[in-house]
Amino acid sequence: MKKVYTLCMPHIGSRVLLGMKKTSLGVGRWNGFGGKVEDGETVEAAARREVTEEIGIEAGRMEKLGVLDFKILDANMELEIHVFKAHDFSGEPVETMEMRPQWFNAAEIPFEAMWSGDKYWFPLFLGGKKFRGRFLYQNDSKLLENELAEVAEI
Ligand code: 8DG
Repeated sequence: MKKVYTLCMPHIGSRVLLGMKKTSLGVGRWNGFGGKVEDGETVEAAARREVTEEIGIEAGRMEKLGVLDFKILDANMELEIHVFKAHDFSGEPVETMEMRPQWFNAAEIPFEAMWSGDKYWFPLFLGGKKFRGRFLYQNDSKLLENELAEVAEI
């Protein structure tokens, strides 16, 4: 069965909060905040928990904008990633063992240091559009296939 993961970015005005991932999958890349949904937890609750664990803030209004089917052949890994926008939050972002947070202007997202498929779906995210995508990687740097569609409901 596919594992369900979360990914959440605070996007407030023209700025997006990303983090430099310091460990595990996607290390050395800028990304949103997220991880595995635990048994008995809703996907949104997991998204909130991961944001707090990774940078110490409490997300406010959350909006689910996307679902990504993500597969890495060499790692035999298949995830379903639920992507959320946090419209606001409380607290101050702090660096943890997992992430070093940094604000980016929405026009200056560092795609060269992110998962290579992100440049396709991120513009929809930034535009507040809903989307479904499928990203097939050979390994963590080689993207083999991708599909993306804007959808009415997610
Ligand atoms: P956990 O212990 O934190 O629950 O989970 P983990 O198994 O250690 O995983 P993680 O490194 O915390 O979670 C992986 C994160 O990376 C998760 O937020 C989903 C996200 N992610 C992918 N693939 C991609 C991708 O292609 N693009 C982006 N932007 N994020 C991705 O897994």
